[in-house]
Amino acid sequence: MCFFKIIVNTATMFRQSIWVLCVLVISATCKQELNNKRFPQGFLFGTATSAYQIEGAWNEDGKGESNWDVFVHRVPSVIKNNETADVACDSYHKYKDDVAILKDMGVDHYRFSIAWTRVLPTGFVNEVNQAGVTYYKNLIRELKANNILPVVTMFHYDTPQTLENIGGFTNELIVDRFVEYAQFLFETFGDEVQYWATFNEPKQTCQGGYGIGTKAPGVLSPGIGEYLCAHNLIKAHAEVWHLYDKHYRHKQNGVVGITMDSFWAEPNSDSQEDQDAAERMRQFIYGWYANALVNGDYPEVMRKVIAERSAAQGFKKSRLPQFTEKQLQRIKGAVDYLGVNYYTTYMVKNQGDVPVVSGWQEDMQVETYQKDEWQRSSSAWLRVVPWGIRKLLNWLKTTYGDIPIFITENGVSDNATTHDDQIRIDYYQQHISNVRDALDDGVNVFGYTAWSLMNNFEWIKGYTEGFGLYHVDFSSANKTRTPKRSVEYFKKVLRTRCATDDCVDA
Ligand code: PNW
Repeated sequence: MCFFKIIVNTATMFRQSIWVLCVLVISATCKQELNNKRFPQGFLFGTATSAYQIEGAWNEDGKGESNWDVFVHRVPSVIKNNETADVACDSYHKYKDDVAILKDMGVDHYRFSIAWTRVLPTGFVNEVNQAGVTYYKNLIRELKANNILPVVTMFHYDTPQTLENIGGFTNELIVDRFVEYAQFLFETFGDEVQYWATFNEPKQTCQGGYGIGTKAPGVLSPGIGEYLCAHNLIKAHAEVWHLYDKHYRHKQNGVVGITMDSFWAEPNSDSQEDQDAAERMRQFIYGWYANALVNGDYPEVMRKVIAERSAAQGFKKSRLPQFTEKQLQRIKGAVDYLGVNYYTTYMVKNQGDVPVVSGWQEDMQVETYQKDEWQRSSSAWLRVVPWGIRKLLNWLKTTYGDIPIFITENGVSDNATTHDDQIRIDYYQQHISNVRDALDDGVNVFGYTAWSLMNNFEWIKGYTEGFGLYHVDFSSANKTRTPKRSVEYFKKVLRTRCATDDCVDA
């Protein structure tokens, strides 16, 4: 469709040589026809943020220290330009402004996270910070008064430092502490919240935090710490789900899910080795958590590969911990929906030479790259590959059955200074279109969440990459939010319930 329009227009306007060039350029970026069907009634469109990235007020009103507070203060140079999120978007003081722009956009839901140490400063339930509770009560009340559903993440990377001091997620003690925290959240906010996610991107927490050390607490323990972290985190999630299922679901009528990071892994060739490598990567990234919770254990390929490599490396037992029979029964099926954060796609080759290092990354035994023709963003790891989200959604259906899927993040970065974000308009349009295609394919996806409402603290990249629909002037005392051009596009989607200008009823 797109291709033909270009041929006709350009043929009448340009000389032959320019014509050929145009077709080449446009056809590279304009491969797919957009889906103009409306989304079904009840499909949720919203935006997301997380506590540490936007709230600021890191030590105000009784908040306790988190591992991120300590991580950025201890060695400032770990963050680009030595930045911190001490103030960030100052949403602790400006939550009404945030809700006002959400309302203006017309979102169905807003996904935010609760900072554990703002409500329980020591991490334990022995001490409750009333000011923190009031903050989230106010935020939730303000959202509901404006007809916006709160979607609440319990944990978006910010572990109480008291618990981090004794190993954080590598110490099994955290399982019960997390369950107590969750129970406190259900008791305190559960009547007003129907969508819960226990964890955001556990791979980032575990592999980033305790494997390669690029996220707080910055521990380097590849192949050991990262697997131990995941083990405890999965148990914590499952126990929270059971707690809700048994004691809260009947009166609070909500759902408890978990959100995983997910690349689409596209095989580099038709060879069996590359096909297997791509599937192995999907299992190592998404299946690490999803297979455990849906089917009751780590993916078979992970268990096999890590056991073999551990043995070859001289370990007595696999570096991948084993669940007990009892634990296997507790984790199987302990999830109401699967959250998906999709940003980009990688091409995957089998890795021939087995590396000596025994980390998660090396255990996966893949080589990855992104194609030159895929449009770049301001994040080195993120190129624009809209068809990847459709393939991923279809893979989730094939792999995990009809369990409901919630797209809890999808987005692209700019340089954090611009308001002219054509890249984001195109990105959202093409991804939303592909999500609509996935619905046509029969995938059980019930919501789409744009990351992010506004530019914010992008972890070790500080304020140099902006994922927001809104620009934030971090140099202004007021942290002024102004809409980028993409806001108009997103508003239109929210109004018309489809990706294009010519929506049709399905
Ligand atoms: C997610 N990667 O993290 C997080 O949930 C957000 O807090 C974050 O701001 C957003 O995506 C944008 O980065 C990711 O390197 C961080 O592949 C890094 C990667 C993926 C997701």
